Amino acid sequence: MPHDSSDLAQHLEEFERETSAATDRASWEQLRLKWLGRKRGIVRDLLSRLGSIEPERRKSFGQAVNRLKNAVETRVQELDDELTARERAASRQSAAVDVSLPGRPPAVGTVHPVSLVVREIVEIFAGLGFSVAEGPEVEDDFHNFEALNFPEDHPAREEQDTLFLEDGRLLRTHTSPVQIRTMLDREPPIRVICPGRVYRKDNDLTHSPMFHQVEGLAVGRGITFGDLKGTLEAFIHRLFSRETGVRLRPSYFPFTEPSAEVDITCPFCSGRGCRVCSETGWMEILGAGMVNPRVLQHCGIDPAIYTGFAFGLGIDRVAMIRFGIPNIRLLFDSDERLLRQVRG
Ligand code: FA5
Repeated sequence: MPHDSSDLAQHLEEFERETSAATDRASWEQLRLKWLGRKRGIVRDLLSRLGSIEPERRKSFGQAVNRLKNAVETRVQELDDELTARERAASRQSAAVDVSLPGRPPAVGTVHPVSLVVREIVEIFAGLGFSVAEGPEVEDDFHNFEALNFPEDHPAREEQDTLFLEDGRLLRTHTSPVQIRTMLDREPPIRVICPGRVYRKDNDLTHSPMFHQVEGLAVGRGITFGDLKGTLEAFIHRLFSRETGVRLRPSYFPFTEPSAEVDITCPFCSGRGCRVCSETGWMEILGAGMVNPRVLQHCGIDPAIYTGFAFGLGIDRVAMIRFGIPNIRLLFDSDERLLRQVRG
């Protein structure tokens, strides 16, 4: 290792030659370590030799080493700044926005078809003086069956139809328990509709284990079957069209007497008969009837003074008819393509 100031000039030349090779981070780091490294760096090495130099030369040698040190430090710092500037420019380039590209439209959410139909039904009935009532989805036997006059051995009470919880409660199988809760809670006159989720052990093209119903209930003095028929016709004509035919067929529900099933002319073939309506020209959309006097009694309402009607409509089926959806499961698959097609 040279001990002379003139040799230090050679060091400086060597250093300057090497700086031209420091074009990237790795070679710059190599250069820095070789010249300024704390352990084996050349500058550190020269400084450590100061003590072994004859006293008369020590001063000038020390000054020369300091000049070399300052020159090396300054240049290493400059190179660092240059590299940093180049790295920043490169990263700006790669993240650059091409302002000539067309923008991506933001995804706009839509209302689910079932919610669309619920909104519409609520609005139609609000116009007829009905308000919305709600009840729990986890119910007990009393509200879901007993108060609704289901006999002890009714098949709906069996495990094969109803989803029971371990504590003996159950997932409501229809929205009719909300009738019971409303009548226990309020004095007539009552006019409510009750939309909500219901659950059954059912699963095929038109049946789902979770589906939606809207219950309707009107209780007051002098309410007749004619009121039920008129209300349902007004509702169906608003929901579908004035041309939609409405037909009531005798039926049976433990909680209504007399009971009816309500069909509408098939909206797909206007009643001519097609595959969707099994060539009958009609489609069943709801169950209805006059509230059974025993149910009124269970709720502390005197059937000698009051009468009432009730109905229960499958909302998912209406949504399927309304939007031409062939499989009920499509409603619950969360496939955005369905939602994009169905806009209210
Ligand atoms: C009932 O649930 C009665 N609570 C309706 C009622 C209320 C009658 C008040 C009288 C007075 P039903 O089991 O028929 O009735 O069901 C009513 C509607 O729910 C059916 O017409 C159908 O549209 C729909 N529905 C029934 N099961 C399913 C299912 N698994 N998936 C989808 N919709 C269903």
